Formats: sequence, C-alpha cells, structure tokens
Amino acid sequence: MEIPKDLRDRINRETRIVVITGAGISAESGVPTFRGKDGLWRRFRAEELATPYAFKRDPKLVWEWYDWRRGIIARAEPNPGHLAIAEMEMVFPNFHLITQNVDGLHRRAGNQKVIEIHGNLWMLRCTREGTVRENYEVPLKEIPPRCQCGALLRPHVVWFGESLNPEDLKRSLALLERCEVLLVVGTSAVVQPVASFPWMAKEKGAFLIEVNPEPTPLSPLVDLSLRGKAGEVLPELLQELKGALD
Ligand code: BJW
Repeated sequence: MEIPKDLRDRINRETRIVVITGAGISAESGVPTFRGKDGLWRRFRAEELATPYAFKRDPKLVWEWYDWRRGIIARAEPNPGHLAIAEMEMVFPNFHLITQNVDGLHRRAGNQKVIEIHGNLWMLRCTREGTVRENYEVPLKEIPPRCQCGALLRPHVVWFGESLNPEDLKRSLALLERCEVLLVVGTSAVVQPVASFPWMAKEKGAFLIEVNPEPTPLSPLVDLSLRGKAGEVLPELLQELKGALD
C-alpha cells in the first residue's frame, strides 16, 4: 500500500485524526455485523429488535438477543484492526475514536480516548430509576434481568428512535469540526446521525479515508477508498502513517 501525497503531506505528530468504526471492525473477531448476510438472528433483523417498542412488547426476546451477542463477544478477542487503531492512539497525541460498537473491544485493545456513541452492552440501566451498572454475567441468570427495585433492566445502548447522549454528540461534533484526517472503518454508513459525521468533516476540509470490503453511500465522498478487511488493511495503513512521520 502507498498512501497519496496529499495525505502524506498532512501527517505529522500533531495531526488531528478521528476514527469512526462500525460493526465491520469486529467481524474478524467473530462478532456478527448487523446488515448483510450475517445480520439475521433467528428470523429477526436488527431494526426489529433494537427499538424501545420491541423491548416494551417482548423484553424477553430482546434480552435473549443481547444475551446471545454478549456470549459471542465475551469469547471474542480484539483483532489486528482493533490493535492498529489502539496503536494509532499511542502514535498520534491528537487522536480520537468514535465507535458505534457496543462490544467494548476497542477498550480491550487499549484505546482510551473512545466515545461509545451507541452505548455499551456490558452496562445495564434500570428502566425505573435510570441508574447504570456494569454486568459481565454470561449467560444471564435471569432473562429479562431486573433491578433490586423490581423494575426491568435494559442494555445501556441507543436504540432506533432514541436520542444519543447529548454530551457524546457534542464532543463528537467538536472533534469532527476540527479533524484533519477522518478514517471510517467497517460501517454501512446508513444509521443516522453517525452516517452524517463524515459529510460534516469533509465540509470542514478533512481528508476522508474509508476501509470496507464493500462500497457504501459514503464511498463517492471519500478521498481514499481502501477496499478490504479492517484486520488486513489497517496494520498496513498504520505503517504508512508512521512512515510519513520520518
Ligand atoms: C467490514 C468487514 C471487515 C464487514 N472489515 N469492514 C435521518 C434520516 C432518516 C432516519 C433517521 C434520521 N435521523 C434519525 C433517523 C432514525 C434512525 C436511523 O438512522 N434510521 C436509518 C436506519 C434510516 N436513527 C436513530 O433512530 C438514532 N437516533 C436519533 O437519531 O435520535 C434522534 C431522532 C430519532 C428519531 C427520528 C429522528 C431523529 C439512533 C440510532 C441507534 C442505532 N442503534 C444500533 C443498535 C445499538 C445497540 C446494539 O448494538 O444492540 O446501533 S442499530 C445498529 O446499526 C447499531 C450499529 O451501531 C448501527 C450501525 O451499524 P454498522 O456499524 O454500520 O453495521 P452494519 O452491519 O450496518 O455494517 C457493517 C459494515 O462492515 C458493512 O459495510 C460491511 O461491508 C463492513 N464489513 N466485514 C471492514 N472485516
């Protein structure tokens, strides 16, 4: 891989780099993505389960889905794509990561400057009190799990039709406004508002890179399209970025 000169010219120790990731970064760790052929659980699509309406109608079904996913993620390990992004944080002091993933694998890989913009499935929230606690029980003893107060617990994640945490959103928008290089990895770029983030960064002059084996609605916008798996492309890209510092 050789990166274009206009990208190379932007790279120095101070370059403000933002990475946005989606489910594709964890695919090589064995975590199923949401859309495409891997996206089905039983006969349901994510859009039918990741909603407050689905939870209200059938909390047991929704929790069975999360329990299944927690089981897979508990056995999964960060892959070379996660590790390359963790190393980027060490190499570039002005690096930030915005992930749509709720699996926690970026933190396990070593990233600390992470905004988990759709939440984290190892955190549970009381539907009555709003209190949040960690829970790593796999499988869950009780489905659906309950708070000591008797109310249902729900995953501390953002479902369709729900607002994102305003503080996370504000921090993300501030990072996008100032970033010089935006790397978008493993997302189908259809779920809002994150799908709009690259457009905002581009408008402010960022250099956009996409890593995905498939084209997405973002592909026509980007300056550099790297077609391939994150676990293969990102370690190479990291070497190129480090090489540009010499
Ligand atoms: C690889 C790979 C490899 C494979 N290497 N790559 C404006 C217009 C229209 C609609 C809306 C709008 N604003 C809001 C909406 C409604 C809605 C929305 O966007 N709907 C669209 C589907 C149309 N958005 C919301 O409701 C959001 N809330 C909001 O905006 O509040 C204000 C508001 C509400 C209502 C109306 C208007 C305003 C909240 C969205 C929350 C999304 N939640 C989920 C579940 C989180 C919890 C959980 O995980 O259980 O988040 S849904 C699911 O999709 C999950 C993901 O984070 C998200 C994105 O998916 P992602 O990561 O892109 O995965 P995939 O599977 O789609 O793609 C994987 C990609 O990887 C593919 O491209 C592969 O090719 C690639 N790949 N292997 C690299 N090895």
